[in-house]
Amino acid sequence: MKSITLKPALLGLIISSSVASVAAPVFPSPGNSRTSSHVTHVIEVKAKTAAERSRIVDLGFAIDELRSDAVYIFGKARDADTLRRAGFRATATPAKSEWFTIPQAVEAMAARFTSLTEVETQLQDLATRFPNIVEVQTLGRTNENRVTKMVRISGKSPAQAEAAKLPVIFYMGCHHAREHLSVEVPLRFAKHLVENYGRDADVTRLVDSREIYIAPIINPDGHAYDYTNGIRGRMWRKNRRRNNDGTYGVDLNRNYGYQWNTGGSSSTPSSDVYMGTAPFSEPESQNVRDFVNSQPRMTTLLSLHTFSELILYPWGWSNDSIGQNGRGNPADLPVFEKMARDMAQWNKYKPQQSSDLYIASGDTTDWAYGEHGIFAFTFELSPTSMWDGGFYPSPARIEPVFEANLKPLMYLLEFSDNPRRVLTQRAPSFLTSPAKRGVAAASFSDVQF
Ligand code: 0X9
Ligand code: ZN
Repeated sequence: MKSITLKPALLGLIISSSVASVAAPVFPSPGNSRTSSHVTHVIEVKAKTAAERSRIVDLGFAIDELRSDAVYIFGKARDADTLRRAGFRATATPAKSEWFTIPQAVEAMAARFTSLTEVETQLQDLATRFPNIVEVQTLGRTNENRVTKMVRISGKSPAQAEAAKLPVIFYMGCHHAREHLSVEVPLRFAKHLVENYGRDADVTRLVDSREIYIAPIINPDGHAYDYTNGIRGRMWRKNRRRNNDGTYGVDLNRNYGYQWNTGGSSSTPSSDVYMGTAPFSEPESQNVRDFVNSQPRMTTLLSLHTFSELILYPWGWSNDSIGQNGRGNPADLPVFEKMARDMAQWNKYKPQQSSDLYIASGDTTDWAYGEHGIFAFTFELSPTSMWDGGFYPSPARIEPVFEANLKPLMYLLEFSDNPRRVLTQRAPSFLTSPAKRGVAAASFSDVQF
């Protein structure tokens, strides 16, 4: 979803270089399977306004890409008929096999997308190497009875953190199965914090004065299903709930219990934006709910998604701004706006209210803010287009996307003690100065955004 012009030359380069490195992908044959061949076409739908986009989501479609005059949806040819019947101009084109390709490493390439088992091993490895500041914790179980893992990173023990009332911050990836970069960024961020502890003054200061929780994969069943052999993705979005009608999956980002089922989600189980049978019907969203509920000191939360390069803040369920009609604190709106704008300076993403994209109810950040007043953001990471890698960009993109988001993630950590101080206090120089990573100064500078 994003209004951005294509750069065909660059895209061609990226796609051809990455696809050339793997065995020719087998494109799923169109058929009746409700799982791996649920995507056979890309549907272009003419739509210019947020209201039109919201109507499209209301019809049960997940908007996968947005431009100024049209949106693009991964689906089936018949979806174009549905949209035309609803009054839209819609065209279906067969999907390209490279859109399903996870362009993994050949031997010479260092980077590759990480499997679920590898993520778990790497989290455990961090805890083994740095037991004084890292602990692997269980967030809960999933539909398929997997155990969702996260790390707690802090220089203080839980008892010390409680006594000192340390602020809590929560970073999450992979609510949506196919959004693999949203796993890689928090995973690398965890490593960055841990490996720079005791070396970098600001990392050390923040790890010592915060409780940091990082869960790279909130939807492990979906991730494992989508990753398959690590080379061809299934373009899977939802979790792996077996629905009553035999279809699979609930959209976890429509299942949270704040203003659930008030628009931009579907009650049809086969829909990609299926809200589930009830608010928090899913163990995966319950896991997040129960953990957040158990952390009264949590001030800040980031839910990572792909793709489109956006920084989103509540509300998503309504066009109202924070504070309008008695929902939320009006004083929080300038805080959200300032934080989103500040972070956008580094990753160059577009900061906006979620509903400016389209209205969707039951997402993570509306619940976290609406229920607990947590400063909760959604990032839609790179790229900006399905013609530039979409959900399966080249692994060569992982490191640059992490680097582009490191300062935004550190900024959230910095201000998690009291996000409201962004309105009166400058960001410290390790964020604002071009100093090399790992050599940041602890002092505050005069540099102002
Ligand atoms: O639709 C979503 O769940 C998110 N986009 S994604 O492409 N990753 O699926 C955006 C959620 C933003 N929230 C609202 N618009 N409510
Ligand atoms: Zn997503």
